[in-house]
Amino acid sequence: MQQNPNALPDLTVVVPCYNERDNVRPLVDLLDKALAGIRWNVLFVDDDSPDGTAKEVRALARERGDVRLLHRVGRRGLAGACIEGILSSVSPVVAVMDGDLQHDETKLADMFAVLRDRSEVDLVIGSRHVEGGSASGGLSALREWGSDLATKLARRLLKISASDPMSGFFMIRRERFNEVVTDLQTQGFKILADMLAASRGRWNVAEVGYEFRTRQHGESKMDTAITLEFLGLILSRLTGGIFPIRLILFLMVGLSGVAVQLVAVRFALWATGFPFYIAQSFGVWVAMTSNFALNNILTYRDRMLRGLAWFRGLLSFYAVCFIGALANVGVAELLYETWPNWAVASFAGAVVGALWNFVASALVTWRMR
Ligand SMILES: Nc1nc2c(ncn2[C@@H]2O[C@H](COP(=O)(O)OP(=O)(O)OP(=O)(O)O)[C@@H](O)[C@H]2O)c(=O)[nH]1
Ligand SMILES: [Mg+2]
Repeated sequence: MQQNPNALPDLTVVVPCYNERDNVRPLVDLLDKALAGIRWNVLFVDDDSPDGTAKEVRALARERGDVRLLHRVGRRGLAGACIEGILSSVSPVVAVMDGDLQHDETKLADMFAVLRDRSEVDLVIGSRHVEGGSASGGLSALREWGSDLATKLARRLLKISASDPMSGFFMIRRERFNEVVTDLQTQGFKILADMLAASRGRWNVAEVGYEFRTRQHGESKMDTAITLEFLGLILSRLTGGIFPIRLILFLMVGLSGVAVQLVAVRFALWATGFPFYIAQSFGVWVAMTSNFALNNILTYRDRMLRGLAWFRGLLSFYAVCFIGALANVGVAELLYETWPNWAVASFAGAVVGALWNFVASALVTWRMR
C-alpha cells in the first residue's frame, strides 16, 4: 500500500541493482508487506542496466511517491552504488539489500526494531551465520566454501568480530555511516567488510539471522574477478589504504606478467631456435598483451573495453609500456651512476616504470578522469 508521500521516512532501503528489471515490482510488493507500520522509502541505484531496470523503476516511481531512483551512467560497481545511495538518503536509518529477492525482507522490521529499541547499537547485520541464518539455499557448495574462506580471511586479517562481514544485507544509523564514508573504497563488492574495517572496532554491532534465498530472476554478477577484487580490498586495508584496490590489482597482474614472460621466452627458445633477444622480445610482447587483457577484465572491470575499443586500448597500452620501459632503464641508469648497486638501481627502475604504467594507462587506455 502506498504511504503518505509527504511524510519523511524513518528508513530508506537502498537497493543496488544491475539487470534486475523483473525483480523491481515483486521486491516493492514484498517491502510493502514487510514494513507495514514503519515510514520507509526505497531507493534503487541502477548503473544504467541494459535490460531497462531504470525505466521500470521510473515507471513505478511515477505511480507511488515512496520509490526513488538513482540512475548512474558511465560507472559500474556495487560498493560505489551503495555508498552513493546511502549518501543521497535523508532518513536517520538506512538499510542495504540486494535487488534479486535473495535477502529476506521480513527481517528488515526486526533489524529496525533493534536500532529503535537499543540506542547503543550502531549497525545491524543480516547474518547467514547466526541462529536463524543459513546460506545453503542460495549458494552452490563451491561458492559456500569460497564464501566461508573469505569470511575467515576478512575476520582474521581485518580484525572483524561480526559473524558475516561478507553480507550485503545490513542496516545502519546514517550518522555512523557518515563517520567512515570518506575512508571507503568505491571499487569492489564488499562494502560491509570495508565499513567494519574502517570503523576500527568502535561500533556496537548486532546481528539478525536470515536465510539466503535462491535467485529467481536475472543473472548473478558474482565471478572470480570479484574474489580477486576482495583480496585487493584486504591488502588495501592492511596497507592503511595507501595502496588503492586498483593499484594492488594492477601490481598483481604485473606479477602474473613476469610468469607469462618466462613461459613465453622458454617456449620461443624451445620451439624456434631463434636467438635469445628475439625470444625475449616475443616474451615481452606476450606479457604486455596478457597484462592488458587481465587488467581489462579485473583491474578495470568497471570500464571494460570491448570490440574495437579493445584493440585501440591494446595499442595505447603498448605505447604506455614502451615509455614505461624507457623510464625504467633511464632511472635505473641514473641511480646506478651515483650509487653502483645493481639490485637497488634495477628495483628503483622497476618501481618507477610500474607506477608510470599504472598512471598513464589509467589516463590514456582506460580514460579515468
Ligand atoms: N548498481 C549496481 N548494482 C550491482 C552491480 N553489481 C551487482 N549489483 C547488484 O548487487 C546485488 C548483488 O549482486 P548479485 O549478482 O546478486 O551477487 P550475489 O547475490 O553475491 O550472487 P548470486 O547469489 O549469484 O545472485 C544485486 O542486486 C545486483 O543487481 C553493479 O555494478 N552496480
Ligand atoms: Mg544475488
